[in-house]
Amino acid sequence: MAGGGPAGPGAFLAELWDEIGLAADRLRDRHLRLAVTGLRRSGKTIFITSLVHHLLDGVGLPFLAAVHEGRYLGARLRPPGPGAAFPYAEFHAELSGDPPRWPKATERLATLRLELAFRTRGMILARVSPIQHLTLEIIDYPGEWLLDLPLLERDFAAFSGDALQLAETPARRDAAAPWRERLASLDLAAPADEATLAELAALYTAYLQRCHRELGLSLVQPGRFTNPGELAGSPLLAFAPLPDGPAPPGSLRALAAARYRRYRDEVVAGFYREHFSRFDRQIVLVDLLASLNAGPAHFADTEQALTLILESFRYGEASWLARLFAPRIDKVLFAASKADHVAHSQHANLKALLERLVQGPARRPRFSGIAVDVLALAALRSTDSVRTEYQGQVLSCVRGRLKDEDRETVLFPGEIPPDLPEREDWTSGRFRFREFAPRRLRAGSVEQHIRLDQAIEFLIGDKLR
Ligand SMILES: Nc1nc2c(ncn2[C@@H]2O[C@H](COP(=O)(O)OP(=O)(O)OP(=O)(O)O)[C@@H](O)[C@H]2O)c(=O)[nH]1
Ligand SMILES: [Mg+2]
Repeated sequence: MAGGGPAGPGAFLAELWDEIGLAADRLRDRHLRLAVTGLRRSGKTIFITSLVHHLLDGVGLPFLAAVHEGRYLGARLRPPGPGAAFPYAEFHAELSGDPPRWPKATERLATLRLELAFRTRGMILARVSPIQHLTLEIIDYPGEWLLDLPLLERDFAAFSGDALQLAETPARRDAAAPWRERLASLDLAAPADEATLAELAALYTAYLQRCHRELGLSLVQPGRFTNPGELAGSPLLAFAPLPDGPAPPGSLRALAAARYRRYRDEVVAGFYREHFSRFDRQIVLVDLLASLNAGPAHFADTEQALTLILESFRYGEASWLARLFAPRIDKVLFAASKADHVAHSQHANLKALLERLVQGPARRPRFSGIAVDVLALAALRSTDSVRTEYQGQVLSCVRGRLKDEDRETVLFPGEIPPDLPEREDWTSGRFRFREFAPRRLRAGSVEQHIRLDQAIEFLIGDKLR
């Protein structure tokens, strides 16, 4: 079963029971599913972990109205229902250890449920039931899988056409060469040979992996090829895009197309149906600094990937009755993550640049009349902004421990352009944003994030009234 859930009649009953409970909660508008969306390494797992830490702690969230108004009472983790639970305790232990460590990249899907308690502001409700609860449900998954969602609307020819076209672009051409050469040597209409298809799939996977690891590109499809999770070694992944042409039964083309359809209809559709079709709110995390570091091709790639992803979500307001059966996302927040990699003085530009980048992708949700906002945040702040004087100039710098160095450093990470970078920006080598080691996560401590509370207020504040 796609998406990592257990199978069998027992599991089905558990799932059904779980759904009935959720539907009842939804009727009372007390259950909210938050989509934490983002390409790989964009900061999803850290965002979720820090959000839970801060909501459990109840400290350091002045911009959350319920906290500010003294109505927030606290939170507790709840069993997440069928499927794996988000390993909050493990991640929290890593981040609060000595020395603290960033958790590793996500390889499997996991669900989290957090129940929040608050005093209602409603006058009538306050008399009947002053203490209210809201259950927040979030899933964490490898960012690579997100890029599979657009495949739901593409047949094998369209998927292949896109993949082959992308492989022609200057940034990817060299990486694609071994796979393309083997492809050119084959007769695709000839009777299929499993071993040949498997070999082609392996070469295509190696190309995607190079795109990820060496070129730092995001748009890599299908996502399970580079991060297979429970499908590692499965024949479901033994296919590759092929140029269009005759596909007589039993040919390599016919076999690959059939495999693709199974992948799309079982793996991707299952992931979508079970997890992605039912969200109420969405945050889209974007690591703009990594994109700036990696150059114009990477930047364009990020924009294209975001546009593709947002096509897969359903936006628009719905009445509470309609929401019960077909929930719709009614608020989307675009957030530039890891804002602590640059000084405070750069945050306005970071936000402006993200606004510019998501102008296209945000059009769809905006057109549906839903609330869209943009901000720059750091879920887990690992630096301080400091000003230093250098050759008579005041520079806004950051002080922190670099990821692979065991010492505190003050550095000038460069400036962020408020608009899409110009040609000379890319060639001047001005983007050198560095990664930092985490600061130890502590209970009761303020200032461990940047604007995480504003993000939470936008996403769920109205449900805590
Ligand atoms: N300084 C800083 N670094 C961050 C922050 N959030 C994430 N990072 C860095 O970004 C890396 C990736 O963050 P994750 O949260 O694991 O990213 P992800 O989106 O879950 O990635 P996948 O699981 O691969 O999809 C971390 O290991 C950190 O190095 C932040 O708020 N501040
Ligand atoms: Mg992750």
